[in-house]
Amino acid sequence: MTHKFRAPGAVDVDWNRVVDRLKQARTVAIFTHMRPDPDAIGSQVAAGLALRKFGITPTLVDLSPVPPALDFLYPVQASLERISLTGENPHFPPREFDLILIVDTCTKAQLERAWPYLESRGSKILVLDHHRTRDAIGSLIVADVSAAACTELVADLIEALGIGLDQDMSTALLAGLAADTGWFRFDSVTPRSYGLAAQLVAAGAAPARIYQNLAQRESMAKLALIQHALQNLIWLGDGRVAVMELSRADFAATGAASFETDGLTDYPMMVATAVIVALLSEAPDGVIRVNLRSKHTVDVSLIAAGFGGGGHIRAAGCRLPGPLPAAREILSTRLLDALGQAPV
Ligand SMILES: [Mn+2]
Repeated sequence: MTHKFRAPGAVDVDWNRVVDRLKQARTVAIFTHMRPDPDAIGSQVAAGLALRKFGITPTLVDLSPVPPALDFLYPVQASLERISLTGENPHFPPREFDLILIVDTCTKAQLERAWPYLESRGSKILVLDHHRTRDAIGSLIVADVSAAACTELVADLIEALGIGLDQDMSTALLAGLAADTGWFRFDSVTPRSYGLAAQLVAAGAAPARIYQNLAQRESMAKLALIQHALQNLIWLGDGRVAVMELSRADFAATGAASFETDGLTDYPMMVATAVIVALLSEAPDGVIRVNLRSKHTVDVSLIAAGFGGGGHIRAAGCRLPGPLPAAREILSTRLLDALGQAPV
C-alpha cells in the first residue's frame, strides 16, 4: 500500500512482530463479535483472504447468525471455510488451530460463550481492534482507537504481509470502513480513512454496489415502522430534544422486527435545532429499549450509564421499565436536565 496518511493519535504498531507470529502458523481461526456488523464481517473476510494468499489456511468462525444483507461480502469464487457456533450447545473447539485471530472486538461481553475457550488459548491469540473497551485476552493485542474501522487495521496487516489487494478484499475492507464511519461523516474519520478508501476503489471495490447492499435492502415493514416512529414524535426543550416511541402495537401493525429500529434516530437529527434524539421501543416483554443520539457536546453515554446502560459520547443505549408513558416521563426529565448542563 502506498498511502502515507496518518491518523492523529495513531498507535505505532510493530507489524513485523505480528507477521512473524503469523509465519509460524499454518491454520488460523478468525473470530469476531456476536451480532456482527459490516466492519466485523469485512475484517474477517479480508483477513481470511489475505492469510490464504500468504499460505495459511483460514477458518471463519460465526458466533451468531450473519445478517443475510452481509452475504455479498463472502466471495463466491474463493469460498472460505466457515464454522458456525451459533447453535444452542456449540462444541468448542471444533478442532485445534495454530493461531486464533480476533477482529473488531476485545471484550468478553461481545464474545460471550466463546470466552472460556479463548481464555484457555491466550498464548495463541492475536487481536486487531479499534474499540476503547478492552478485556485482557491474548498475547498480542493490536489496539488502535484512532482507526475509524477495524478494516483500517486489517488493511495495515495486509500491507505488512506484502499481499496485493484484490477486488474481494477491497470490497470487504471498504464495506467495513464505510459502515463504521456512516459513509465517512463521523468524527472518527481521518485522512487515513480517505486515503485507504481511494486505494480500495482503485483495487476494485465498487462503492455504489456496497451502498446498495448495505443501505438499500430494507423491508417495507421497516419503512412503515419509520412512519409510525415519526407519527409518535414529540419535541421538547424548544426543539432541542426529540423523543420518538414505538409500542408493541406499532411493531405488530407494521410487522417489523425489533432490529429494524436501526437508523431511525437519524431522522429527527436532520432538524437544525435537534441536539438529542431518543427512541423508546417497547420489547415483547414490556421492557423499554432506549436509543440515544446527540450532536455537539452532550455526552449521552453518561445519561445511559445513569440508567445502567452505556455506549459512546454520541450514541448510547439503556433499558427502562415500562409502560411507555412512565419511561418517557423519566427519560425526558433527565434529557432536559442534561441539556441545561451542556455548554451552548
Ligand atoms: Mn468496528
